[in-house]
Amino acid sequence: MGLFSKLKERLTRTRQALSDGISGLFHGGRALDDELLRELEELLYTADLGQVSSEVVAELGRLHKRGEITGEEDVRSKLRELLLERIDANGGEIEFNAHPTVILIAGVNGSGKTTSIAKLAHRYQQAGKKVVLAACDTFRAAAADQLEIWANRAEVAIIRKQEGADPAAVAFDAVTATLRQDADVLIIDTAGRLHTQKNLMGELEKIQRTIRKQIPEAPHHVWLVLDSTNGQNAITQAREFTAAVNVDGLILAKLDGTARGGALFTIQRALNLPVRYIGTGESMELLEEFDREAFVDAVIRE
Ligand SMILES: Nc1nc2c(ncn2[C@@H]2O[C@H](COP(=O)(O)OP(=O)(O)O)[C@@H](O)[C@H]2O)c(=O)[nH]1
Ligand SMILES: [Mg+2]
Repeated sequence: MGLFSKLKERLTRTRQALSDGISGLFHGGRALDDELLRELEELLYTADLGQVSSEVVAELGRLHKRGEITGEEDVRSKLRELLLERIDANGGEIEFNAHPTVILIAGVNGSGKTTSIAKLAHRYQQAGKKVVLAACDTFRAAAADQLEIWANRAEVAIIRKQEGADPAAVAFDAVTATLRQDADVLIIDTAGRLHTQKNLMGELEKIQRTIRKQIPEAPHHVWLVLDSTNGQNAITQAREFTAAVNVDGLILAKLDGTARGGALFTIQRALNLPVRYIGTGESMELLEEFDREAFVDAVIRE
């Protein structure tokens, strides 16, 4: 199966809402007119494209009035172009310029952090990199166990301590181990909830300070994992994190489980951050390097 069809399949629900939705609008050879454009805007809103919906439909309306677009095929290809323009071009895979590269993963509970870390570990390990994981979510009893199961499956090392241990101390030991083992990548899992939000942000800052005692330029990346099915809520939560730590990329998890995958547009734009990877399922292989053309094609190409 080609890359395009695989992604198409993983994003079926959003694809049905958008691509099949567009086919539906033009069903029976219906002509492009203002009413059809109004329905298209509604369809885009329903798929969570928010403000982007009105913007692109207004542009399609202008082009239609000038006679530059007429039928379904024109609408699809112009829509594709307009949507692509609205996605940050700096997303996708990173370059591993630092050795080791330290990646801090943040996000609220249940957003998909630990699963995404397992997927990243698998991905990098498969690419021939030596990976170490740090279980800094010491707040919940099961958190380190869950990460350890994934680490074993992905065949990568893990540094953990007992429940309630100081997360910064775990991070410190993980950096030491990474340097001693001459590993390529250290990925740090963190808690998504503490007694208060203020504690949580303070803890993230403390983890960062601790890492820097051994590697001054670390963490090289801070990625926020967001649950794509949360739409506007994900944006609100993300803002609290971006205020506390220097986030440089997003991982949008659970894009397979929603018909509202258009949230990707609104989220990356509202936060002004590129999407690095998307999560398209629960297993270790289901993480895709974000490619904006592949994404737009998967959801709107016929
Ligand atoms: N369908 C789907 N489920 C996911 C994805 N990523 C994570 N999950 C599920 O979301 C739930 C919470 O994930 P977890 O990694 O424990 O979140 P954390 O609390 O942020 O560490 C689990 O049931 C995961 O299997 C994804 O890309 N697709
Ligand atoms: Mg977790």
